[in-house]
Amino acid sequence: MPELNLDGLVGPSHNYAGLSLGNIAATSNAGGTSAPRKAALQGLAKMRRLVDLGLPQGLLLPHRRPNTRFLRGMGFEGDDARVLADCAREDPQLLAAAFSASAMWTANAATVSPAADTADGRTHLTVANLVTMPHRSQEWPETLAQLKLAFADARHFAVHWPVAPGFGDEGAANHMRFCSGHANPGVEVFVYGLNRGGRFPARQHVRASQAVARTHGVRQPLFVEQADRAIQAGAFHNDVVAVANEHVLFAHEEAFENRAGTLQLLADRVPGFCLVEAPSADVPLADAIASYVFNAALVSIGQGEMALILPKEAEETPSVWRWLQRVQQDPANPISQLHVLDLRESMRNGGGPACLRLRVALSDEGLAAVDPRFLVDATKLDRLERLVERAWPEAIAPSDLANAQLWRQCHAAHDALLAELDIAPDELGA
Ligand code: SUG
Repeated sequence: MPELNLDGLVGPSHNYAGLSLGNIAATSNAGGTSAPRKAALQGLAKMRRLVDLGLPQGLLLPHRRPNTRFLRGMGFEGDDARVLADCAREDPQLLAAAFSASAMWTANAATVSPAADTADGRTHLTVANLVTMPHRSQEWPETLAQLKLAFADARHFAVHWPVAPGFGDEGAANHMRFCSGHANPGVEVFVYGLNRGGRFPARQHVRASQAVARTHGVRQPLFVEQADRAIQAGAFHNDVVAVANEHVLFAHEEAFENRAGTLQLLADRVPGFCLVEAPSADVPLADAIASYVFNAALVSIGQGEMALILPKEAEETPSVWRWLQRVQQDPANPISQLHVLDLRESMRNGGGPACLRLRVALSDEGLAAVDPRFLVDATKLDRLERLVERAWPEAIAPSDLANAQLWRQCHAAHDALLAELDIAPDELGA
């Protein structure tokens, strides 16, 4: 049973506006100059690495930014140019939100329950409402449209609307699935946060997690609290401190509020449960978060082996890299390959390898039912690279957001991408 990774193609408006409170990388890089073209090429290189490993690979599209529909909802009127000019003058912070390319982090697009786990035997996807951060709350309508296109075949898939906006849901970034092989029924772990008075918000509400599990008909759900200490140290999603694949949990010692209880629950429920845990004494929590080592994509590569797709920052953090060498050499776990990639542009906004992808474990028939326009191979990646080189801006400084030429360039790049992928704007609700 293959696992499809749907990576978010980095959009032409990628910039550093510091919009996410509690995301230390993003807030500390606020005001910097971004490199959208380079960012998209780095993301495409990551997709290529997965294709080279022989894994099914797909993409989700960047959303149309700057988002004039969002600004019209905020009371700006007239044609696009006027909406943007008025907003640039009256509320630059709101314009930055309308510009955000944050849909690139597709681990926040939706929560996915594979067919083997659900009551009706279909793969269920619930689009995340992302209500905690205003700039991310504009994503769900287009995400819903894309997922409805990609997973249109109702014999295999059910794509659900977001959970009610009273309860923040950030999708697969707070969801881990354990199984003995992707085809077999899994235990789905929904990780939520509680606001315990700290300065950084918990972004995943337990009721949202429960609603998703209920809607999907998940037969073996578990609900686990993320450590508030981790949230307050900058782990705004569980996938900054933990990732699972098959029977393996790869996590930091301080990931969960009740570590002992959580590990016991997993040991009891997951056949052959294998814990690969970084002790705080070897890898301080701050190093784990700064390096995004647990935001690695952990993938099965055949013959019972697994590979970690890591950001360069993990290699550059001595405590982390030393510990990873030990992990790789330890025969007690299946992690045998470390792939280090330069994802610096996304990382500077707090998005690592795991943030950039939405995993969908599928049967062969399920994979065949996915709209092929959302799948990529080496040839399509070549084409996309050429398009990005031609159409994506080279750099965006904060003051550029008020520049009408940049608005036009971002919209033109988006039009060109839709044409390249043969997707009509009205298929995405435009
Ligand atoms: O929601 N950054 C994203 C990063 C999301 C990472 N995703 C996962 N961990 N799965 C966020 O905080 C920053 C954009 C800005 O500030 O301009 C941003 O939205």
